Amino acid sequence: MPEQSEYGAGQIQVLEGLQAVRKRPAMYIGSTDGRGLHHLVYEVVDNSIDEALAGYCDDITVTIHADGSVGVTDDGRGIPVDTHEKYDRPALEVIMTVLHAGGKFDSKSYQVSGGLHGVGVSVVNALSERLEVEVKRDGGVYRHEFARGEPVEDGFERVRDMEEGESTGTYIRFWPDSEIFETTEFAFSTLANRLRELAFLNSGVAITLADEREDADISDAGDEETFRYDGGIREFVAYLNETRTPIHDDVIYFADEDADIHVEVAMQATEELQGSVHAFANNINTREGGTHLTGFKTALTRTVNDYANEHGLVDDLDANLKGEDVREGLTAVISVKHPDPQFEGQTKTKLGNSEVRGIVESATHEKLGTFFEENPDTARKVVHKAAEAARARKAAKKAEELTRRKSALESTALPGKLADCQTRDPEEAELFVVEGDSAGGSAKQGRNRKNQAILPLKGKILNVEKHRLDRILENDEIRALITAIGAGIGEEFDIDDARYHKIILMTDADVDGAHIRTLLLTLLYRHMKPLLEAGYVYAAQPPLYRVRYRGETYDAMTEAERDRIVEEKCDGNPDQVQRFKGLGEMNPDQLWDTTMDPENRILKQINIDDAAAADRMFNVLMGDAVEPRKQFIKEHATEAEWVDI
Ligand code: 0RA
Repeated sequence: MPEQSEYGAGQIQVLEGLQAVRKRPAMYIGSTDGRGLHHLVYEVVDNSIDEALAGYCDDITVTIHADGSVGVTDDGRGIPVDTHEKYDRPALEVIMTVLHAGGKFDSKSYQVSGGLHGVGVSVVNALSERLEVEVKRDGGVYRHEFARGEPVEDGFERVRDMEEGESTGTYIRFWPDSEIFETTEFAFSTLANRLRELAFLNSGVAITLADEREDADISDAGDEETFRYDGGIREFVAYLNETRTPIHDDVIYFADEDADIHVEVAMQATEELQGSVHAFANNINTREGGTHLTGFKTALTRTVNDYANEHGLVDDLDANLKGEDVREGLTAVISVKHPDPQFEGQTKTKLGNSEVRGIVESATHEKLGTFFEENPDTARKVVHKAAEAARARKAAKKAEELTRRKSALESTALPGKLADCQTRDPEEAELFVVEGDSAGGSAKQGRNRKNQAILPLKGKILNVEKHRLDRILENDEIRALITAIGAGIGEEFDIDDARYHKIILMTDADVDGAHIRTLLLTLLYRHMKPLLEAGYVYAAQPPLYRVRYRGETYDAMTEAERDRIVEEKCDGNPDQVQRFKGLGEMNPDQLWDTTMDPENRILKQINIDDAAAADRMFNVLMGDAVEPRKQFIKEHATEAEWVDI
C-alpha cells in the first residue's frame, strides 16, 4: 500500500474538503433549491464544453434517467486516468475528490468556464449520493464509483480495451443527494433552455437532452431534443427574433478573435419597443452587465450617431440619438471569452475585467462602422428606427411629466381599493394581487390582516408589451399596483422602497387567469424587474378540486392529482368531489385554507434565471405576432408552464 493511501495527510485533506462542501453546499453552488440542483448538471456540462473549446469535443448528451439521476456523455479527451504523482492515486479519482483539481492539470490551462460554475466536478461528486464515471482514454475503458464524494473501495477498474474507431470521452452519471437538496427533481425545460443557450454560444457543438422518465407530470416537455447551431450567436438572435418583426433581413455579425480575449457580437433591429440585449462572458449570462456590455453600448450609440450625422439623416432632431433610442427594439447577443474572467456584483454576474471595455468598444466601432458603409440600406433603417424612438421619447416625456404630477405616483396616498396590512415591516408583509372584485372581497375577509394586504384588480390590465411608459401610466389598475408596492417604476424604481417582500399574484386556475397573470408578470418584468430578480414575486396556486372522504378534505391542483387522491385516499369512493370554477367561488374560509394560509398554501416563486427565455416568452405571449403565439401555447399548454419562465 502506498504511504498516503488510506490515512495519509493528502487523503485527510480530501475528506475535509468534501465535508466542507457537504456542510456548506450553498457556498459552492449558490443554493440547495432547484436552482442549485440544476447547477450540478451545468457544472459537469461546463467541463465538456471546455473540451469543446479546446477543440476536442463536438458531441454532448445529457440524459435524465428514469430513476431521476442525470448522465452526461461527451466525446472529449476523457478525464486522465494515469497515476497522479502527488496523491499516488488515479488522476480521475483526484479530479473527482479534490476541490478545484479539475483545472490544475497543465494541459487544461485555458479553461473558460468560471464564475457561477467552474467550481469543479468534485463538488458535484460531494453532493451526490452516488456517482459513476466511465472514461475512454489511452486505449482503455475505465470506470470508477463514488458515494457522497468518497471513492468506493476497489471502485476503480479498467473494464476493457477500446475498440477500433471508438471515440475517447467521459461519461458521468450522478444521483443528487436528497439529504442535501430540497428537491431532486430535474425540470426538462430548465435544462433545455440552458443547453440551447450553450449550443448557441458554442457553435458547432451538438448538445442532446433526453428525458427517460415516464411520469407524465414531470416530463411533459418532451423526450429528446438536440441543439446544434453552426451559425452560433447569429442563430441565437434569429431565434430571439422569431417572435418579433425585424426591420432588416440579415443578422449583423462581427467577431474579434485575434487576441486572447475573444469577442463576438450579433444583432438585428426590430419594430418592437422592447430591446433584448444579452451579454455573456465565458458562457455565463452576465445579467448584471459589465465591461463588455458597456463597451458595446458606447460604441453602438457612437457608430449610429456618426453614420446619421455624416449622411444628414437626423437633421430635424436638435440633439444626438441617445443610447436608449438606438437600443429600442434591438435584439443583440454579445459573447466574450476571457482566459481569466473576473465576476463581480451581487449575483456574481457582472463582468469586471476593465480591459474588456475598450476591446469590445473598438471592435464594435470599427466593424459596425464598416458594416454600415457596406450596407447603406440597413444602416438607414437602423438610424430611422432610432430617430423615431427619439421623437417618441420626447413626446412621452412631456406626457409622463404631466401624468406624474397628476397621478398618485408622487403622492403618498395609497390606492383606495387596497386593503393594506398592519405591519410596516416589508420582510413579513405580503401583497395579494387578486383577479376580480368578488375574489378580492373573499380575500379581504379571509386574510390575516396583520401581514396580508389585498389589492383587487378589475379584469385585464393594459398590455404593457405594446405601449410606451406614458400610456402605461394612464392605466388606473397599473397605477394602483405601482403605488401599493411603493417603489416607483422604470428607471426610477428602487427596490429598497418596496413595501412588501412577497407579491403574490392570485388569479384563477384557468386560461383567463393565466392570461391576467402573464399581463401582470409582463408589467413587472418590463418595468419593475428587480422585484423578480430579488425573488419577491410569487404565483398563488389555488386548487382546482376539493375531495371529501370520511371527515377529511383533500385539495388537488390538477385532474391527475384529483384522480390519485380518489384512488389512494378514498378507496376510489369519495364522499364528494367539488370543482372550484374560480377564486370568486370560494368562501373566505376556503380561500384562506387553500391558498393564503402560509401553513397550507403552495406558492410558486417566479424566477427569471433565464432572461432570454423570459424575454421571448413575454414577447410571444404579449407581442403582435400571432402564429408564434399559437405555436407557443400549443407547446406549453400546461398551466404550470405559463409561469415557469
Ligand atoms: C482534467 C484534464 C483534462 C480533461 C479533463 C479533466 C476533463 C474533465 C471532464 C469532465 C467531463 N468531461 C471531461 N472531459 C475532460 C485534460 C486531458 C488531457 O490533457 O488530455
